[in-house]
Amino acid sequence: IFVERTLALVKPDAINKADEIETIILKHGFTVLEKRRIILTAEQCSDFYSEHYGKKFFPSLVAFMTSAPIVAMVLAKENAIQQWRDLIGPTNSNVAKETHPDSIRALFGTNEQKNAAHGSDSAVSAEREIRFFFPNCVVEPIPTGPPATDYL
Ligand code: YYY
Ligand code: MG
Repeated sequence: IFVERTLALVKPDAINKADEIETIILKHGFTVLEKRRIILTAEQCSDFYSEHYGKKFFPSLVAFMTSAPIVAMVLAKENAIQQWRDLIGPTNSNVAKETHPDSIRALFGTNEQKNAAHGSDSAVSAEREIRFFFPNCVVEPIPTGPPATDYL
């Protein structure tokens, strides 16, 4: 069993709910290892979302994501990447409200763009996205088990 790390963002539409969302995160057993509140530039945001470059929604996604501060967090938990994706729910908040009413995107989002939160979608994405916001953060999984006692 491995503790995994993932990147969470509270997006501009939910920035005033960031504390409430962090409370939900903690209630679900995640540890918040790192946290930053920042306003992305268009260049930074385009880099972060480069996989979507050229798509129809890309310009408005960048405009939205740079419109107000965001909160970036590194979350740790067993199976954190999938656990956080499950907790935020489907991409489109309108769908989330129908199918996953307790999810963060259902509770705090509005539509397919204003969806309150981001979560890394894979181990490769998590490593890239954690480094993007926290260049000094360790991203390797930490094995769980009894605490080391030899140096205590
Ligand atoms: O990973 P996830 O955030 O659930 O969805 P993606 O398909 O990676 O899209 C990233 C981001 O882009 C999504 O959270 C909202 C926005 N978006 C959009 O504005 N319009 C779409 N039709 C699809 C996605
Ligand atoms: Mg995605």
